[in-house]
Amino acid sequence: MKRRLSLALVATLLAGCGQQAAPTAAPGTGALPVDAAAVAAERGLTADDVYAAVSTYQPSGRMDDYILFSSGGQAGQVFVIGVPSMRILRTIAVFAPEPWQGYGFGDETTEVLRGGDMPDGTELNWGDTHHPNLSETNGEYDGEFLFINDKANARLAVIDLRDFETKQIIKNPNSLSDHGGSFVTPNTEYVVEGPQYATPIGWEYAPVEEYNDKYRDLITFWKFDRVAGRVDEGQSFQIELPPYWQDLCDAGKAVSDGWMFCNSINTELATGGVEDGNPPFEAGTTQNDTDYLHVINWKKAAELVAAGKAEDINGIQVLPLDVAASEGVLYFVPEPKSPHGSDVTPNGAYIVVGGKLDPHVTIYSFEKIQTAIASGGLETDPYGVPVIPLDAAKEAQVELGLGPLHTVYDDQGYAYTTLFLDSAVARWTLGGEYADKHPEEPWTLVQKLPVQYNVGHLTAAEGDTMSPDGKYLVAMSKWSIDRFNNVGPLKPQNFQLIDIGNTGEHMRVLYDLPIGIGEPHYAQIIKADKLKALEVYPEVGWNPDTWSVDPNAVLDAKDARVERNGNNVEIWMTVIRSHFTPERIEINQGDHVIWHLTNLERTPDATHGFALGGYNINLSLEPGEARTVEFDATQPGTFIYYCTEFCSALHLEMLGYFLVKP
Ligand code: CUK
Ligand code: CUA
Repeated sequence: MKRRLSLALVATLLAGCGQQAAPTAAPGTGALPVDAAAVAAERGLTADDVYAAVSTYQPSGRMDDYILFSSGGQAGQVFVIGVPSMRILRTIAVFAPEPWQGYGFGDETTEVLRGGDMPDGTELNWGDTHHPNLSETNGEYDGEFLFINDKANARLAVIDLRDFETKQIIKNPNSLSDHGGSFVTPNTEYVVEGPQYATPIGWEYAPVEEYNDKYRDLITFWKFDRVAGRVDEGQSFQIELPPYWQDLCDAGKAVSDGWMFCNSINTELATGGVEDGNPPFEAGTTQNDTDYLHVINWKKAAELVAAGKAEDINGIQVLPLDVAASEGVLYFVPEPKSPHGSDVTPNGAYIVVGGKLDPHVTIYSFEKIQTAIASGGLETDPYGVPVIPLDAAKEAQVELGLGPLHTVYDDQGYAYTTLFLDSAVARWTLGGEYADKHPEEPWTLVQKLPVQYNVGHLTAAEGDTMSPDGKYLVAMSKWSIDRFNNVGPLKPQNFQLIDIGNTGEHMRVLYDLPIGIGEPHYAQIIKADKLKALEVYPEVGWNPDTWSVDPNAVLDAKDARVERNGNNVEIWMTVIRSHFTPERIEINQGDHVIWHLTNLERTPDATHGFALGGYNINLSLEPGEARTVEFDATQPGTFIYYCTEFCSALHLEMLGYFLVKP
């Protein structure tokens, strides 16, 4: 039996889960035109389900309020997702070749990708991306750039959000492993690449028995040139750290601007070697009850580097550990236990560290840290670094449950911490100036929401800024087990959208999004209207790397041509619906080919592909874009180039012959 659903019925459904009544009808809309209640009943949806559905559904053509940028994990890219609909809008190729974007298949994008190769030329064609970070101005996301790290090879990438494309990849010249990156300082003065597993500087060979003396970690401060849109390697510097495996870092802001805070996980200096009778890594690194929160004065470090206190190692200035320890750059504070996550509160007053093997989060006061530093008389660790006693720096500890990891914030004075072992998100109250924002006691657990399953990071709307929005939180779970149709033993990760704004009293899960490619670690959510991406490139013949009209762009099909100079053949080609000009190119085997292509389109979305079968060449030419491919015509034969985007009714006819005479 079908019933017509009125708004009153929706109100009844929603009232069933303790919600406020549904909004009343907009003038003139009357009863809903579809029998939604019957559909809900037929599908067995609860009132909570209906609430979740109406909270996330976007009618066709309606835009999302927020955009989430997620790491693509070991797939090496970035995912762009709308919130609250959780629709995947695109991927951004970063550390791995990606054919849809024509990334890494012959044109200038290949040079960007190759910019991150090993110093000896070994090609790196994947990355383990962990932490995307949006550029900031005055501690707020400004929507201009996105940075992301590659943990596997210690690399950093710069993405320009005018066209959502990767512009630069840098191989760290002295580190092979990173993790605490890519976090920015409040005005994106620096993009910070924090280290992880220690090696000798420059990953030179040294026996592991020499670990304490020869192995080091390095935190890198990449100077960002906002006008150029690139990292300026010459103005960047590193600070040498003990081989304690620094883990996650976060930049201070407001009162703590100029400082950086990183947790660490191996102050035991474990070196593994279970085969030689040593404790295995996971036991060796968890002997101590505390590791060290690293408190780093990066402004002071930059001054010391400018004053000549650093040394050039492989082309970058490195501030030695003894200088950092003695000149007030580096301090330690004990942190329980084998921690993970170090997250500064929006006002910059506190640093929250997740205990991982301790059921608490520990909250450090920046003011107390400064008082302890000013009082002096601190003992030092074996590397000479001053250690601030935990009790002198601690503001509070909050017991949350098993496996606390990462923390984000909202606009109501709540903090949210993931509990890996409990598979839950904990909401708890901040104290200090936040105490008046919520009715509960400061520094107390308020609610635990189960999530599915083994949650790692979480991210909240504008959650890393000085003014978080609240509203939405996304829990990024490692396991999905029973949440989706079985697709075999390799299961997707699960992003769960959580309502933290509209419910007043409790959090609830609104939507599950399976991520079936790569294991995302971290993500950030920005207000959609802060992004100012282009519809088409500014002018015909635009080179996205130089951000100007390319000197080899062809602005009119009548200028398309082929020129020969000895064994060099240079082609200037135009591309428009539905033909390439020229359509026949005949050259000799062994010729060196330089092929310039210009997409003459000005219509949004009128992208043409350019595939040259047999030569591993594949481009994506967005409206106005100019690209150049260079290769040697080693294979004789009859080859075809064609457009890979179904761009018009005569798309299939958009091709040409590339004849290579033996
Ligand atoms: S890490 Cu993966 S869950 Cu690399 Cu930020 Cu914590
Ligand atoms: Cu151009 Cu299909």
